[in-house]
This record gives sequence, C-alpha cells and structure tokens, in this order.
Amino acid sequence: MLKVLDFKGNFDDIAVKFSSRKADISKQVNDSVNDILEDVKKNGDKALMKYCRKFDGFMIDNPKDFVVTKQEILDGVSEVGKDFMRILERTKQQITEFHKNQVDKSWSMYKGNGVMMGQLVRGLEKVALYVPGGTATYPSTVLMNAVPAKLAGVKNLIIITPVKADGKVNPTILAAAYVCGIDTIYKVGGAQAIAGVAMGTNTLPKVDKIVGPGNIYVATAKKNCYGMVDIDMVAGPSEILIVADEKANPKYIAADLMSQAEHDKLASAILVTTSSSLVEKVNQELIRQLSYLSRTDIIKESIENYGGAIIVESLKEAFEVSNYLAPEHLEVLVENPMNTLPLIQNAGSIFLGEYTPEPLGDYMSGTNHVLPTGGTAKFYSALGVYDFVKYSSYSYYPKAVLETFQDDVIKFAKLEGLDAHANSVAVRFEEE
Ligand code: HSO
Ligand code: ZN
Repeated sequence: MLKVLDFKGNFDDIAVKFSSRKADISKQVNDSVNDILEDVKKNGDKALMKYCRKFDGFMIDNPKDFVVTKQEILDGVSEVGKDFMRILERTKQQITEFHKNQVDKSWSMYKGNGVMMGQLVRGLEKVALYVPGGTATYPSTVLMNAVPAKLAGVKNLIIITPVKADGKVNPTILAAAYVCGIDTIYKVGGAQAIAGVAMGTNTLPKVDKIVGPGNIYVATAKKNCYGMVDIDMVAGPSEILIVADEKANPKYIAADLMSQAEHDKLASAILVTTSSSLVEKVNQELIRQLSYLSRTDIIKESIENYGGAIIVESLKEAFEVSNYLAPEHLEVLVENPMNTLPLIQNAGSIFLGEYTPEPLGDYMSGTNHVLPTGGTAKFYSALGVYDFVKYSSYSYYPKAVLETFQDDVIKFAKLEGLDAHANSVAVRFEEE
C-alpha cells in the first residue's frame, strides 16, 4: 500500500514523489469571487440575502435574521447534551492552559538619562471566525481559534457560518461558541460573508481580521480581501509525517497515518524510517484496520496518491527528510523522543512518543490544530495568541537628550534630502 522510496540522500526524488499538492485557484473561481465582492460592496445586506438563497438554499428576508438569537444558541447547547458540553469545557481548559504561556506583556525600559521607551501589546478589536458548513464542520476548530483570540484580548469576536437549508446552524458549532463566550454568530457563509465582514454592511461589522478554514471560494475571498483586513494563513490539506525507528509499533503508525488521511483525498501521510521490515508490518496493519474504518475511499486515495514510506540510513537523516518536507504534523516514534527536538527545524506541531497520537492534538492535548501546511512550516507557525495581537512602540525623550542627537539627526535627514525632517529637530533649539 505505501509506496516505498529509498532515500539515498536524493532530495529531488522526494520533491517529485511527495511534494505538496496545491489546489490551484482557477480563473473561474477567482472571477466569480470578485463578482461577489463587488456586489456586496455595492449592495451590502441585499447581496448577502441573494447569495444565501442561491448557494445555501435558505431565504432570509430580513437582514436582522442573519443574527443567531440567544435562544437558538441555548437550543444548540441542549441539543448536543451535557456530556459533549463537558468535553468542550475540558478541551477549552486544556487549550487555555497551553496558550496562556503565549500571552505577551507590554514592556518598557528606562535609560537613566530620562529616556523611556517600550512596547504596547494590544489585542485586535474585531475578529471574525469563519466556520464552514457541510461535512467539515469542526467544533474543535472553533475552540482552537477562539481560545487564543480571547486570551489575546480581542474585544469583539464574531462567528460567520453558512445557514443550513432548514434555516439553522449546526448545534455543535453553537455549543462550542457558547463555551468560548462568543455571543454574536451570523448565519451567513461563503465568499459573500467574507466580503461582508471585510467591508462591513448594515448588519455585519467591518472587522480587523478574518480567521478560520473554508472551501476554495472562501479561501479565495479571504486572499482577495487581504489588505483591507488581515487574514490567517490559507490552510491546505492535512499532512502527517511519522519518524519511526525499528522498535516503533506498526499498529500505531498505521492508525496515525490513516487519522490524517481520512480528512481529505489530498491529505498526505508519510512514514520515514530506518527499517524496511517495519514498512511491511505497517502495510499489513493498514489493511487490517481499514476493514473496520468507514472513510475508506478517502483514506485509500490519499495514501495511494500522497502517502508513502521513505527509508533512511539513520535518525539524523530521517529528520533531514522531515525538515525538508516541513510537515504540518510530525510524530516522533523512536526511543527517547525528547532527545530529537534539537534535530527538528521545520514542523507545524510535534508529537513525541507513542502515547501522544496526533488526534490527541486535534482535540485535547492543548496545542493548536491550526497549523501551516504544504511545506509552509518553514516560515509559518501554529496559530496562537500572537496572531490576535499587534504591537505599538513608544518613546519619550527629554530636551537635553534630544539635543545630543540634534546634529546627527539633522545630517541624516539632509542626507536623505528631507529638510523638513531636519527642521523639525532644529526649530526646537532655535533662540526665541
Ligand atoms: N487535523 C486537522 C484538524 C482537525 N482534526 C479537526 C479533527 N478535527 C488539521 O490538520
Ligand atoms: Zn485531524
């Protein structure tokens, strides 16, 4: 099942066989998204209502009805039941415990000569979290976004999500929103919702940042609104790369590879190991476990097309391969996994040891599951509190210290041909 590549130090082979699979944005998608953006800009709520009817099959005749009522949220909470609410609460606690370490403090410094400087950290004021409808509706993703946003101090966090054909919103989303203290949810999705919060309408607020996954139309709309608002990274198909030594358990490896393969036909699941006999055992396990799993078509297709095993000579080489591919999720199933951290340069999230399976991180370990994909872990980070803040620097100079900089700043400004800059300093030392 897993196609096997003998590494032999040839990175080009890996690039050909395993490099990322981007769903290219077609001109048709881009054009129709731009038409929607234009329409929402011109016609606001009216355009939103039109597209809701067209794409989601539900008629909203009054823009006020885009807002999910308190009662609807409470109905969602009772629909999911007490046990699921407990799990959501526990997950929130876990994510909070991890992410509160990311909260950055404002700081200041005093130089003794009267100069004071520092940096203010401020949460963004308004953020919209997009939650997809359909089968990829994940309440876990609501928590992964909302918890760091709240810790960052975002004052106004809203959710935009498509209305279902029966006029409702998925109750698991309402329950997750409730647990996170998000009380404003709008039943509007698609490119039109992105346009709405990027530009503002009578009903939708104009926000500072839009986060959350979505289909190709939503992703394109986010990209095309970037600049008007900030956006998070555009997530690609899920990926898992497992580095395993000969002692690793093939049962766990097969299970974990398939856990990500089941997300998407384009998902990638790769084993990098020093042991070719391990690969055979993993293959047997893949077949055995597939017999009782349900999303078998997706799993088979993604493993066939984008999965595989890479045989390496040493663990050092295994991590060279892993760093080259920069996977979204990296599982390390070797003896003394902690000792491998210094070898890891590129990975979205790292799972150490055989009792830290990747799906624990998708839900409840506490780390974030919104991660860079497609090799972008070379330069992007996991979603965190830092994505919901911005920094302003400040400085205070007394007259006597400015005076010591007077000549140099004036010369610098003149060198750049900016005499009004020079003048701004000079006038402060003119005799009256
Ligand atoms: N593994 C996904 C996140 C997720 N899994 C949500 C289950 N629910 C991110 O690659
Ligand atoms: Zn997952």
